[in-house]
Amino acid sequence: MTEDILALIKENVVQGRVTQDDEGLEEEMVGQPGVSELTEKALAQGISPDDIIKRGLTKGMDIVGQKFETKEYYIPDMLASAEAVGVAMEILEPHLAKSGIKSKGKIIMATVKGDLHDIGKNIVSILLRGAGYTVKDLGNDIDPQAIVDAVREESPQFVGLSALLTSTMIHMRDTIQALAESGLRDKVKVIIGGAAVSEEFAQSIGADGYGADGFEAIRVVEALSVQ
Ligand code: B12
Repeated sequence: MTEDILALIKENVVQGRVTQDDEGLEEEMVGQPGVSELTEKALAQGISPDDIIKRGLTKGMDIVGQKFETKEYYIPDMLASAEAVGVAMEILEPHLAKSGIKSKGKIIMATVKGDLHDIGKNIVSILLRGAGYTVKDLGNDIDPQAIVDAVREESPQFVGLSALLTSTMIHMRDTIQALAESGLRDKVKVIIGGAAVSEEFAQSIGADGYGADGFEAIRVVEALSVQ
């Protein structure tokens, strides 16, 4: 039962179907539940938001990525899938965020300069909020100086940087350098993530941590908090 609904969520992400009114790739799908209805249904059945994200939504986006690589999908297809994941995350957010708990710390999140990919960053932000952190999300395509300014204004304990393009990951290093030049590097721990980067890259640019997904992001932040 759980597997069935998660498989349907994955499939509908691949089809880019937000609601039951959407056609998807096969017209006969109109009338069948889309990602939003399936996400509501999964929650009603007691499936955890973690499972919906990991085994439904993210698995679907993995397939979309493969289809883009093999040129079966183009940008509008990716956007439709991205929208479906975004709508599902809006439905899941209240179930992830714990209310009335004292903040464990403040994190500034940003996708780096030149990079418009924000789905992963948004998921990480929501999960960190759910884990009890205050997250200030600066958005995507964020210049190193804007991140420095935000650190100065907000005094966070962490900065989380996301990059999905090999051409933009270098701006993570630039951001760390800009923080150092502004005398703020010692005040924050910088963690990075996104499909373009790795643990090795994190070490090479002097970041404090790397997370492969949102759940690892929480673990890394918790580990750095006790240091
Ligand atoms: C959706 C998508 C798009 C959408 C983005 C919509 C949006 N609002 O984000 C659109 C259509 C706009 C797009 C555009 C482009 N894209 Co694109 N896109 C993708 C795709 C299919 C999925 C990305 C995604 O959302 N994944 C799902 C999320 C959940 O995963 P994630 O981002 O990796 O995040 C997770 C982890 O990485 C981690 N994480 C992420 N951030 C952070 C941060 C921290 C601090 C931590 C700890 C963890 C963490 O946790 C997240 C949750 O698990 C990928 C393929 C892929 N498989 O990655 C290509 C991909 C990233 N795109 C690619 C390309 C080439 C482009 C374009 C250049 C295409 C073009 N010719 O115009 C443009 C660039 C636009 C720009 N300037 O940024 C390439 C990049 C290749 C490369 N090596 O650089 C990819 C890999 C596709 C491919 N195989 O060719 N894209």
